[in-house]
Amino acid sequence: MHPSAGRVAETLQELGVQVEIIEFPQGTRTAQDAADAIGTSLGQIVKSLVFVADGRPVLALVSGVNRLDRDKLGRAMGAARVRRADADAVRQATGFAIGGVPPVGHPDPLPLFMDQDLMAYDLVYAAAGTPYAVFGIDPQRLQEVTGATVLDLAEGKE
Ligand code: 5CA
Repeated sequence: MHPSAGRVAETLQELGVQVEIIEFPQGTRTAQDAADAIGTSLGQIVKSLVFVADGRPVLALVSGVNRLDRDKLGRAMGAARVRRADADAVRQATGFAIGGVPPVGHPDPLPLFMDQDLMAYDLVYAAAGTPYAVFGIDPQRLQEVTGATVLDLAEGKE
């Protein structure tokens, strides 16, 4: 296993989460890639999106079918300006590279928000540290171990 995936496996173990990290040589870089590789629906893929809200990094866990509404994230953060983090900022904020950013295992804690639409599934799949690795987890459990705030983050649903 790649060391970055190993770090995620270790963190999950420390958190008491029993999951298997699944590696796909064909790659799981995007939510669609992951859904295709796993053979699951796009909605069950957890996108880990890093934004910078008034200068503070924040991680949003968003269903693969949704686009994140920056205004909603800004309101949740009490921030006036929300921008997408660039590749360097993603690595700086999470310790992982785009395409592999996991929902756990960040060297420094950052605020976490979770798309309420993920809660509708029995099982969702998140990146496990690399663009080739994912793990499946009950979204309720994912919320518990991340402490993420669950809210409506989707664009186009008022
Ligand atoms: N491994 C999959 C899901 S299991 C995954 O990580 N998907 S993701 O959606 O969380 O990560 C890809 C996301 O990274 C894209 O949706 C996009 O929001 C972001 N991204 C891709 N390229 C860039 C870039 N150049 N700058 C900033 N963000 C980017």
